[in-house]
Amino acid sequence: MNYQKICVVGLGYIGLPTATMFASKGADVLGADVNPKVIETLKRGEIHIHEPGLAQAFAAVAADGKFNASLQPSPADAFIISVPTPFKHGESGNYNGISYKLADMQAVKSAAESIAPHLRKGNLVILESTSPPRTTLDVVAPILEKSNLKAGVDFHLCYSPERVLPGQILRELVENSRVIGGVTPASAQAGADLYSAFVTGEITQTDATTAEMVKLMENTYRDANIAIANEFSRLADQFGVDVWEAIAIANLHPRVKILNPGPGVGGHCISVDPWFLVESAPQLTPLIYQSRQVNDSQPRFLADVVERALGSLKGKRIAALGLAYKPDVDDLRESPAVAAAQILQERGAQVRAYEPFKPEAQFANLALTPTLEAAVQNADALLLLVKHSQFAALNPEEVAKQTSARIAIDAVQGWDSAAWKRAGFRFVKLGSGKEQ
Ligand code: SAJ
Repeated sequence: MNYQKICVVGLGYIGLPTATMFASKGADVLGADVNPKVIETLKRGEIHIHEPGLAQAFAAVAADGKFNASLQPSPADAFIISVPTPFKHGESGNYNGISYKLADMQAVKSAAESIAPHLRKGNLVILESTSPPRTTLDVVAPILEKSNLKAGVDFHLCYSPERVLPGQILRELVENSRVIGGVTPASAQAGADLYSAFVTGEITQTDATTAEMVKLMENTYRDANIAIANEFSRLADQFGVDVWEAIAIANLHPRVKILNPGPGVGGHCISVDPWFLVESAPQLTPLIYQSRQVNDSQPRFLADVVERALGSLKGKRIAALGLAYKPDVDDLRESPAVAAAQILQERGAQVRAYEPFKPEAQFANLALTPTLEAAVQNADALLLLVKHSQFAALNPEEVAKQTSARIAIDAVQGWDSAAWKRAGFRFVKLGSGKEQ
């Protein structure tokens, strides 16, 4: 490995697996994070996030002494910035009457500030955080250059986005193709040399701004495609069609691949990243903006479906199954399941939500139960919001014995309608105007 000492700044869902991967290949890794609790946990050889396989992989490198955690970066051969780029709260942009969200780049700026004093000639710095176009050139480079070293001349600087899927991070970090955008071709080459320590997928070199665009285009493309699936679910509901059946048939066409409708789009990537393009050029992005609007309003559409199925929501006890942003992860950020449950509660229902991956989570205006049994026991309706494996595997006959509910509402095509009906439930599906 060309870079023996690697400092990873930001130890979340991306930074920690990346740091673990480099350490497993023999690098001496210093992980830096501003959260003292995270540092304490890692120093004990434990981790603070749920990702399959990561706890074991991390424990192994920690035991080998290949990973050290600290609140501050220290001198290294290569630095990786993998800090969050959330929205700014309480502040939005405006263009011709449309209001759009703004990226909060403070963590990226602080990370670059914390690296600058340690920067030496020949170092490599990589920004991994998803960022608006030109961030590497216009935001990160000037901060690092406070060291009196010049990006692309005295040190290498790259943008290389992570593209891994939560739940499969360890495998995808290795196997996915990777794009490395350098501020110079030599920087891109240096970045490619670094990641070739563990990446077996194709590594493509380009310039930094292209790499930033690539990342934003990928997630925006997926957001727009989910938006059209969600819009189809509304049309199917209107026309007495089962959208899932219609999509399955349409997808037999060799050039059609419609994605799945659902309660909306959540997580920290797809529901956030398109806004970085809207913010950068609101006059050029009406389609991207509308896709965000459709997906953000899908929890309300789901609430309408539930309300129609139950006649009225007033006082109805609804067991909401799953709050994570997608199946089999513990991440609740920007989750449309949470939004849908809160809307139902606001409209007068008594929602009892159960999230098996984070039963202790807390939300305003939403009661969580510690077990599935507690959620379903005295319910009037069961509402499947997330297709967690354990919910998909539920036996309706068994559930029928544990609940007073006789209506099952499926927002994610997770249950077999025939089996639930056999067990005595009325069955309602999001995106289906057809009686099940
Ligand atoms: N969703 C649907 N219908 C679908 C697929 C997804 O409603 O057919 C919903 C999910 O339930 C979830 C949201 O979309 O709420 C996003 O889930 P996801 O699995 O599509 O994506 P993420 O956010 O977990 O990960 C994405 C991935 N990007 C792409 O697939 C283009 C991943 O590769 C990126 O690394 C990640 O964003 C990221 O970090 O940017």
